[in-house]
Amino acid sequence: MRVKMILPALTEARSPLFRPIKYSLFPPLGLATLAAYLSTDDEIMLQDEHVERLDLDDDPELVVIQVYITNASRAYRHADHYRRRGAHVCLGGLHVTSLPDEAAGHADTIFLGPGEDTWPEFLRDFRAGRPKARYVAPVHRTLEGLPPIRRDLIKRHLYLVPNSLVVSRGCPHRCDFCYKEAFFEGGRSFYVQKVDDALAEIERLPGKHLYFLDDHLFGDRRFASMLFDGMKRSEERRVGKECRSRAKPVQAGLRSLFVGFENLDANNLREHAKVQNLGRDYGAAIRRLHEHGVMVNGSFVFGMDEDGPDVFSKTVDWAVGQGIETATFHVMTPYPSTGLFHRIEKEGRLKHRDWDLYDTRHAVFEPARMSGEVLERGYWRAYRDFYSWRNLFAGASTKSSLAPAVRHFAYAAGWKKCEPLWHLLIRFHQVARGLPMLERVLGGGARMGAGTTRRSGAKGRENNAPGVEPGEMAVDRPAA
Ligand code: B12
Repeated sequence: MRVKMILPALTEARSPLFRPIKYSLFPPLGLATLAAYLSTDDEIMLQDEHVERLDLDDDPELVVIQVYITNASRAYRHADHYRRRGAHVCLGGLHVTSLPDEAAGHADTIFLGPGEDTWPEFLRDFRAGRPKARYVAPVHRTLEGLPPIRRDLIKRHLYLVPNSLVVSRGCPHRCDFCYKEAFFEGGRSFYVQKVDDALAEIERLPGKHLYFLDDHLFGDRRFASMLFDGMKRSEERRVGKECRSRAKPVQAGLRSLFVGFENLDANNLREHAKVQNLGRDYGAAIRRLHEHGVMVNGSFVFGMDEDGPDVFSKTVDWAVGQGIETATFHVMTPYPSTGLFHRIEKEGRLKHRDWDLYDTRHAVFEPARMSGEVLERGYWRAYRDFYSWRNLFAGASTKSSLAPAVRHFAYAAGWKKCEPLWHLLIRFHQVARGLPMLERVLGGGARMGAGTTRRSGAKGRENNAPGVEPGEMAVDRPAA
């Protein structure tokens, strides 16, 4: 069977003039996961429009497209194109699950929720000549028996972090702005792989740098603990010496963590049911991570109901003062089917449903305590201010000694001040050349020699930072 799998580019990633590095970081793991259920006899072409030009002039029998909110219009165009050519078109992913009827107009089959159970069922039906129009993820969900993800289909050289992986699905929390509730509706909304399977996947990855993309890697404490034990053992085998750090993720090589602080105002957090961040001492958590040599990528959302026009400078000053190495800012965005969307819509504050603009850079709703224009301008200003030379120096100088200060400066400046260089590397398909530099910077604070895994959702006290809600994790490990 000829199968075409497509991740269409997000609208905001399409500018021909400038390609932010953010869109060349991670390969399409969802599609590579689904590809693993196909037969080795099938002819599969997997294309990611973020990093390559799509070949739309072929004649596959089966087309699989992953739909996010801001690539939905492109996804539907590609779907219509292939349906006209006689292919059977399947659409799935977050946006399809949140608005199935919209997607159904462009597909032969749509999938709601995670695909590990429904996709193999569809393949059986399709091969038997009786595919259904809609598959809904069943109540009982599992990652057990998951076939190894088809990494051979991923063009590794086109990504800065080809070694990204996901060993769980979902998250144990219920924040009202998150897709999770709708995506996992009716069944388990947080579950993990078997530890041995996750460790086997890690062993299969070449190179030094791992990047966990799980929403909440530390959500199952037992799983996380066993995973880090396994990683630590393999680290120590390779390095040939024992790691003395008391923090398990650090023993396993943790070097950088994405933390969803979201907002500094407790009323905002309460309003959005982000209760797990309430009453936490963010400063203490950050200090503890820094003491262990772990860099922090803080994520902040602007435009919640308690936010006034001073929220931007307050947040930036706080983040710089805490020595947070990198920050991501977002304009609050009510994604369809979330609790937040229903509330904003009921209050008559939704401005439009142009999904292309639901990219967390545009105010698609009327904020409570400022205008949409002020919110958008403040968002861009926050980026400019946080990454100004002055603040890069100020942030780095919060560090207690020279080595972490230099690492802070190199890492933050490397992401934001080198954007034109990243753009050139992306343009000439040389982005992988940036990896050794990234690994060197991440390894700079290493206590175990080398190695980097990034991206886990972390929460907890004993081994991790106390009480923050991180979402990504980079870990260093020595080259095999
Ligand atoms: C990597 C990533 C990105 C990449 C996306 C490209 C890529 N390479 O995948 C980049 C960096 C571009 C990105 C950008 C953004 N992201 Co993002 N991202 C992720 C992340 C961390 C991992 C995705 C992944 O690999 N998951 C693992 C695989 C196995 O799962 P999956 O991709 O969902 O695929 C499964 C199902 O969806 C389903 N499926 C998917 N497609 C299909 C198709 C068919 C036919 C079938 C049967 C099944 C199916 O089956 C797969 C297996 O279960 C997720 C968090 C997460 N852990 O999922 C957030 C996540 C998707 N991102 C999120 C956000 C908020 C953003 C941003 C808005 C952030 C920002 N302010 O810029 C932007 C823009 C997104 C947008 N405009 O819609 C949110 C929601 C995104 C959304 N809008 O839909 C998520 C869920 C994180 C979160 N919990 O908040 N992101």
